[in-house]
Amino acid sequence: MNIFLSFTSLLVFPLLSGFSCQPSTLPTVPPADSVHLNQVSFSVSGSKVAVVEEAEAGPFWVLNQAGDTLLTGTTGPGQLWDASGKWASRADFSALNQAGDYVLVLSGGSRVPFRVAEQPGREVVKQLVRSLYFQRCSQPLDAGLAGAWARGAGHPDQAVKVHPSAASDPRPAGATFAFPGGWYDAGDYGKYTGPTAFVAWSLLHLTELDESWETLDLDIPESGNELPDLVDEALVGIRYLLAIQDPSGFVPHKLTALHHAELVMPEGDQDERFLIGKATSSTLSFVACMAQAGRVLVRHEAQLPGLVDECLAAAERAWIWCLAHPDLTFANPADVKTGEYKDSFLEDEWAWAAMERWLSTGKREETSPAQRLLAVAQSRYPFHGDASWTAMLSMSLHVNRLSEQERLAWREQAAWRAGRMKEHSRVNPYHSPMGLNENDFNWGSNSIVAKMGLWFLMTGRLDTRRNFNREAGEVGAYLLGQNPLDLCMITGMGERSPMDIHHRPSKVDDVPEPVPGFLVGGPQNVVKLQDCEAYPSSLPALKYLDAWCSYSTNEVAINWNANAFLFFGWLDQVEKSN
Ligand code: 9MR
Ligand code: 9MR
Repeated sequence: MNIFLSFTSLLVFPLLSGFSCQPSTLPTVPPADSVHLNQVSFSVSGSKVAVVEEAEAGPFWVLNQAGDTLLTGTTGPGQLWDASGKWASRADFSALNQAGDYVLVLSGGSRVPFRVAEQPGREVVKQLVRSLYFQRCSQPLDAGLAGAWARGAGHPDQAVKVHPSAASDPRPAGATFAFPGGWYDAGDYGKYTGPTAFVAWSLLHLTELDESWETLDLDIPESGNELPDLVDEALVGIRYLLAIQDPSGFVPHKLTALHHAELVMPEGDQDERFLIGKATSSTLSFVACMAQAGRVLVRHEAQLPGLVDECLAAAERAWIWCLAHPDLTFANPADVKTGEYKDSFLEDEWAWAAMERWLSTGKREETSPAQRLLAVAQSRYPFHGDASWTAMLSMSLHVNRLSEQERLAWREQAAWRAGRMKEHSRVNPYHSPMGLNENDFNWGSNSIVAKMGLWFLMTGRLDTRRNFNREAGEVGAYLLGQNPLDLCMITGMGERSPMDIHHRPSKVDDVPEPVPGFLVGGPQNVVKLQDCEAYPSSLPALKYLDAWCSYSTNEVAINWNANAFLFFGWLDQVEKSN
């Protein structure tokens, strides 16, 4: 965090009492420290840390609003993080365990306000989920709910043309169909099947994690009806996906124009849109999503007559299609230039689909889903894709379904990786597990951070003897400001958050602030792209630009948001039970 209050009076630090009332009239201004900490709110039970860059080790004080010193400490020895190229030390004030507003005072002269609250995660989850409302396709956003970001309905999608790559007998190339609804993927206006399935799954996962999420009020048009808001939002994706499934079983890979839209509002984009592509990966994601919906929505069957059976039947049709087309990978046809979501490793999607199908229906192939998933986890680094660890999250809510042997093997696997992440995180002052794999600072690195946090938390569920909650807490703090960019990575939250995101409506509308609640992609130096002309740094944790041109670091995407709300949802769960 940049120092927004730097008080010269702190030169008289030893005379602590009463200094907060002194006017800052002393002539010498000490160099301000560069302090990075959670800009939103620490939780009462969680860890509380500020990272101070390139400062001498020294004392720190935590004061309440009245200026009383509640806690003192010393910043630890400096550590270098090679990802940011800077030395920094940590001020740890986790002992503070009362909700309230406080000020951290450093010996270098900085005063940094911060907040501690009972369950701050719920508001973070709410904002992250609510961004989906702003991404709804074919639906106007009313001022009452969308505020300054109200807009007309974009893309009615009443006459979507079948591209030859998605053609089937019942849906021949060139024929048109109505496929309204669903969510825009990101800063573009495409609707992509894999991310949509993952997002709908994530929303329902929170309600499966704990019923208390069913009372989360999202301020969406459906709020107040008989269903939980999270379910209402999930249905936006689920109904759209059910509609686009081909009668033969596959689910088209995406619905987009042939090129990314110009810089226009959704309602201003007149490009013709197509149903594009057949692929095993997206169809398997659909299987997982629908199978899970067929389990989780049982609780709401009275309000949703027939839907559970419809989801399970759709999942089974898609599964059978996948068995007959086990490795059909997608590549953009020559005339299509929109996002590819190319995936050539499919075993994680297979494991996810098999897991959800088994948990919901008891049906399985010869190899048990838990073993299948274990094989993926043992052979692959899990954080650069979206499929295998989602299966683990579901599995971890149903450990009693595993055999004793599977349970033990999973415990070991989860704890082994969490242990490595923890060890790695200790060598940098941010206690970030990022960089464990050299490609962690990849496109969407912030979502990789969130997945790592989820792994920490999930390990505690699979192996109740262990607990990585502190490590997970620091991962949360990283996303909210405890990072070398000094940025809360979610739009509209914290003291300093991205303003010029790669998101067409945010860029084109007249509102200076971007649409709120989006996790930006984050720093990355893996994907080589010439989007902006120059970046301020090429170091992995710093190669980021808060500028429209930077779609490789400053775009937003619904699946990244889902990673984040899953993580903050799980974190809130452990923090509230502490
Ligand atoms: O806006 C597009 C974004 O959603 C994609 O993630 C990105 C990479 O596929 O592409 C963006 O569109 C750019 C296009 O690829 C090249 N011309 C400039 C476009 C952005 O203004
Ligand atoms: O998240 C995707 C990233 O892994 C790819 O490297 C990148 C380029 O193909 O595309 C990203 O996904 C974008 C998608 O293609 C189009 N909508 C925006 C997505 C987020 O940038």
